[in-house]
Amino acid sequence: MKKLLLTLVAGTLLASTAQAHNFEDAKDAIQYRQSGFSLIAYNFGDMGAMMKGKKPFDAETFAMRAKNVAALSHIPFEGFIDGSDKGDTEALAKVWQDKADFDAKMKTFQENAAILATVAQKGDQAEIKQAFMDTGKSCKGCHDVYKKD
Ligand code: ASC
Repeated sequence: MKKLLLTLVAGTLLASTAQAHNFEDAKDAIQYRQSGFSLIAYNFGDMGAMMKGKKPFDAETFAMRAKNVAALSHIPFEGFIDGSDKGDTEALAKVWQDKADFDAKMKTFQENAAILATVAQKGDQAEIKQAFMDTGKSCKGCHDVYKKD
């Protein structure tokens, strides 16, 4: 099942890499990616509150949030343009030094977010919990290495 899902989403992953960006400068790119991450954090945070029992689990809202995160997971990547390690950013220079690994970690996040959106639609609690944890791990896995704390 997981393999099938991955095959289905693989074609759309990192689609933004192939496009030329339209940012004026590094500041623009930084703002763009930070905006994307803010929207992800808002939506992921609400799912987290439900998972931790801080608020009641609402299947419809959760599925909407998961769908949002899956779509949003494709947004920040485009903002990591060359030279945008300098400025008002928490991204470490290591992002550009180890770009292939950074890209792979971003792709893993996108894959996990896509799986979460799919299982959230189906509504199986155990699957949702697992997929939520996998997605959270891929957020943290990248932050641990590439984000200032
Ligand atoms: C969030 C958020 C993150 C991740 C991370 C998951 O809600 O803002 O950066 O979850 O804490 O481990």
